[in-house]
Amino acid sequence: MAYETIIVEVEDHIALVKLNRPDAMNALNAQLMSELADAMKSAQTNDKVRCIVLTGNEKAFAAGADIKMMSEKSYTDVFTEDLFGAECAEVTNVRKPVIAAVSGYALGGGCELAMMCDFIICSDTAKFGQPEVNLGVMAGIGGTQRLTRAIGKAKAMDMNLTGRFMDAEEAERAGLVSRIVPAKKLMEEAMGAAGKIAEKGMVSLMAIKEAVNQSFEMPLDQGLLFERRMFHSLFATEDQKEGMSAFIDKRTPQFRDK
Ligand code: CO8
Repeated sequence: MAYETIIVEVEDHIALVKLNRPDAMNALNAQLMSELADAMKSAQTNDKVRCIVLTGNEKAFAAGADIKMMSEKSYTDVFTEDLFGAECAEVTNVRKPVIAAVSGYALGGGCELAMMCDFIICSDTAKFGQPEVNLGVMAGIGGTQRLTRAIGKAKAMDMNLTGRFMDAEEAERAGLVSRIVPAKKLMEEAMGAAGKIAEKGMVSLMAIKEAVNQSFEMPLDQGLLFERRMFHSLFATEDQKEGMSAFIDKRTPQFRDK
């Protein structure tokens, strides 16, 4: 599929996916979401890719769903087409690690898209928000659910009910982002983190991602059992033998994803 609204580059085992509608602050329209879903599916099946970095530009990761696209839609339209449902599922179904590198605005669907990734690294210029309330609607792809799990009820209610923006410092304090870096260093930091991840064994990486995500679905005792069984299962892999032997031999492990 030839892309027009995103740019994808694969290098050094990292797929860099850049949202590319700069004139519209990377607003998420049907074409962009469809291309993004395709890129995510391709990254999942491409053996050369071990980690994905999703980013925008300096001004905006994405300023939300495209308001111009949505403005004339009816209830029947959005319900029958299940607006963005399938595309978001492709993003969240990726089993390889996905990092969001956020600079500038991550608003509405943009904030929600960043939260679909495994973790967010942001620049000191980042601004997060769920301003859908200002448009007479509400968050629709995670802003009341993932945000609440990430930062708790008080701040999630505040963000969704007032529509105010949160800066990078507050986002880090609240636990929405894992790291803040100066804007100029954002891609270096995100690609560096992706490079570190890409060195690990894919079986461990996918098991970790699955186990952390299960923590949102399961009660603690079942989650802990799930984690323990996943841990046990990794002893069936060659990577476990290699990782532990390499530690004892004081050498760098050569993981083979087996
Ligand atoms: N949609 C469409 N166009 C946008 C959007 C958007 N979300 N955001 C910015 N743009 C466009 C502007 O219209 C403008 O275009 P033009 O030059 O043609 O007029 C261009 O981008 C630049 O924007 P501004 O001139 O407004 O730039 P400023 O620097 O003054 O302001 C802001 C930047 C603060 C980001 C401002 O543009 C803004 O508030 N944008 C809207 C933010 C917003 O409300 N986001 C939520 C959208 S709704 C949503 O995301 C719902 C998600 C769930 C959908 C799926 C449900 C199932």
